[in-house]
Amino acid sequence: MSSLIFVQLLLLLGLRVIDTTTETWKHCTDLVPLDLLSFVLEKDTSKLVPGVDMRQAGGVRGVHLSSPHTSMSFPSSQLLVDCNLFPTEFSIVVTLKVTRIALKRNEYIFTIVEPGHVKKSEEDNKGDILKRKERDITAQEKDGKKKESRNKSNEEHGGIILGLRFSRKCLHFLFKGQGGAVEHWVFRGTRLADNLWHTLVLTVNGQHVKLTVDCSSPLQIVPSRPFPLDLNIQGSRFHIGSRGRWKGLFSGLLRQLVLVPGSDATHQICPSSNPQLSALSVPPLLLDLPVTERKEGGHIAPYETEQRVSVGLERPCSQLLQGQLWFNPLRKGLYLCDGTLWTPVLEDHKRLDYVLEHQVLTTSSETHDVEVFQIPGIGLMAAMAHRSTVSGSAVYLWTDTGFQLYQNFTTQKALAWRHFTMGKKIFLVVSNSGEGPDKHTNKESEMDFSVIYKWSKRRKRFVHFQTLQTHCARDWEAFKINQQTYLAVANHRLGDSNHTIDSVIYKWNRLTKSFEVHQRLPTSGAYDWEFFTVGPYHFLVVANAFDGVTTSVDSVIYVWVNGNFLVFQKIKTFCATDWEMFKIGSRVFLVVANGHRLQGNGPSRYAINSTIYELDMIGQLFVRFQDIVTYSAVDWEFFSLGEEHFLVVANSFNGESYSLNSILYRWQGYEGFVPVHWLPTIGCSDWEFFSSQGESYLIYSSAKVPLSKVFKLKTY
Ligand SMILES: *[C@@H]1O[C@H](CO)[C@@H](O)[C@H](O)[C@H]1NC(C)=O
Ligand SMILES: *[C@@H]1O[C@H](CO)[C@@H](O)[C@H](O)[C@H]1NC(C)=O
Ligand SMILES: *[C@@H]1O[C@H](CO)[C@@H](O)[C@H](O)[C@H]1NC(C)=O
Ligand SMILES: *[C@@H]1O[C@H](CO)[C@@H](O)[C@H](O)[C@H]1NC(C)=O
Ligand SMILES: [Ca+2]
Ligand SMILES: [Ca+2]
Repeated sequence: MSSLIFVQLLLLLGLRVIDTTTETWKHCTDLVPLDLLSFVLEKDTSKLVPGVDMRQAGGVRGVHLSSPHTSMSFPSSQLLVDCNLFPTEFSIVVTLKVTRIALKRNEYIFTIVEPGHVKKSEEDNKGDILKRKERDITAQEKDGKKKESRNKSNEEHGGIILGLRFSRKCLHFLFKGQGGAVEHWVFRGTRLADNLWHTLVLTVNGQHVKLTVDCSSPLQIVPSRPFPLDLNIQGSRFHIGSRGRWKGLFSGLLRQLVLVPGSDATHQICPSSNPQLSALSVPPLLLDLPVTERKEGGHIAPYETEQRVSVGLERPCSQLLQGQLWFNPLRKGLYLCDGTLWTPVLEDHKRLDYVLEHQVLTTSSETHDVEVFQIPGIGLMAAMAHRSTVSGSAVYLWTDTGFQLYQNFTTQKALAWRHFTMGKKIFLVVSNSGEGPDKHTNKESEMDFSVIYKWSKRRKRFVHFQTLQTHCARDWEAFKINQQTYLAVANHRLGDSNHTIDSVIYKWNRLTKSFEVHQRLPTSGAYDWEFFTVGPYHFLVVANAFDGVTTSVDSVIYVWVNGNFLVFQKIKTFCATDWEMFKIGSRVFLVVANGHRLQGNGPSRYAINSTIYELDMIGQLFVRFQDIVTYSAVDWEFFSLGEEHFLVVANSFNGESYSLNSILYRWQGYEGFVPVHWLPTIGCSDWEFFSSQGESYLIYSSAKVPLSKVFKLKTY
């Protein structure tokens, strides 16, 4: 019981207890980022701790230290639980602002001080201001000649085991090295005291030591000796913004201070469109939260009076915690407990790091699908499947200002566009789902067909080419096998309610110059086809959404054998709406978008896992790789920027609202995909990635409002 309370206490303090079965000499590894600043500020969230005040500069908040009060200090064992040795690989993330006034001094951002030096510092704190000034002056002189001897420097840095200090032009990382002597690693020319906000990441990893300032290219130094493997921190104390004494007290503003054991945090915060303030974890108290209004009419108190923000690991949200805000430093998200569930406070994600809104495109009606393609000599185009039968659908041309209407098409509740080429000829195919079946006769709608258009070079527009009978076609896929062109249509539904029908593969007939039925494949409420090739093998996978009874149906991967598709593997999906194949290096992945789960006669569940599968080359099977919770997902889009790989999901509905975030995930190797950006969308129906003139963009369409948005991806 008591140990339970202890664990809960630690959780409240934002700690993570990794492993309590310990050996005596244990390194701290595999720990989550440790937010040192939150750790001291969040001890009592009802007021600021003594010795600090909050200040704002350029609309950004930081804490200012007025004394080296013990409230800004704590035993190392509270944070680095159950380990006596400092991690050998780590990074330190700091956001600070230092005025020019402080130029001549040496100031400590934080220190870890040996036991026994704490009392001394308390005595020191009692000294009067005059004496302090005297001492500061002598300290400056001494620091000027600091390289004289190590023992002298030891005296100067009284009991410091590890610390981060800066002077006028340098940043110093100090630690107790061999034989107890304090070693300095000095980064010169950093010029941090310029009255601007800066975010630094110091990374120590074996022989490599680097400092990244504001996400720019790192400064590297090669130390003569590596960081010690056995830096003993037993019994020591952390001091934030000082070394536990008046002398060297940090005079600037501190906004972020995070110790990340075991990894290089640079990748977690860079690149950033606001590199000077790039955040891994900032105490909630310092977040510039907008005063938000709950849609239910209740209010979140402005952060000043908000006394119930916790930081750290998730705890169950219950009636007891209703109204409590929880800041998750890993996901940089703020959540509100509504009595049963933690709901994201969307406004927190308004500031997008490297995704900038580029264009808000007002369309004639709501849009189900966007297809981006290139026409040589004309430019980049986007075909959009608009809902309205009156204004129809359209193709847009990319210009300096964004997409501009180029050509109108008569369509009836268009659901999907697909672009394809044969030789130099360019085609587009669109599906019309019609007005729906006639309720009285229950006959099929006459408007339920798809149309292929061909680009006319002479007329510079698309002209009618061929009409094909389809059934509420949700998707068209085009592909080539052995120089032959094929089209696959996902027939979703026949008439009002028959979902168990055939979808069709068409093949181009050179003689008749038209597409003809090649193969029929049984599908259940088919929503999407995805074609891909791995080595000599051609695959086609269907997203089956509904069989008339349940959304829990098998989606099927087919493989091309002797001119036809045969079943390769079946995968259980829940109202599958999209498959996306992508490759990272030699690895092959397939991700499914799961829409919702029906549960008996009760309401559907929309917050469900969508799953990434990886092709196991030896087992010749797709196996589960990662589950990602999505909200009625309707589309996945994969793209790469340089060496980095991303997935964006179209979350369309959470059971209550269509207004929710689509999430951008970044590939982090063995961790899989981790969320990095939250993009507010309304009834999101599709995401497309495209590039133009060296810039990268994302466009999303809405099935609920007549507007689409283009985002520009800032890359460094
Ligand atoms: C510095 O102090 C250490 C003990 O702390 C001692 O062993 C060493 O000889 C001293 N070095 C110098 C140069 O005085
Ligand atoms: C397309 O149709 C809209 C009306 O829906 C009209 O305003 C517009 O001028 C048309 N544009 C072209 C290029 O035909
Ligand atoms: C659905 O349509 C298919 C194809 O026309 C037909 O074979 C099947 O019997 C129909 N199923 C139902 C339940 O009406
Ligand atoms: C999603 O998958 C994870 C891991 O497989 C599981 O722990 C979690 O309960 C699932 N969530 C939902 C909503 O199904
Ligand atoms: Ca797809
Ligand atoms: Ca897409």
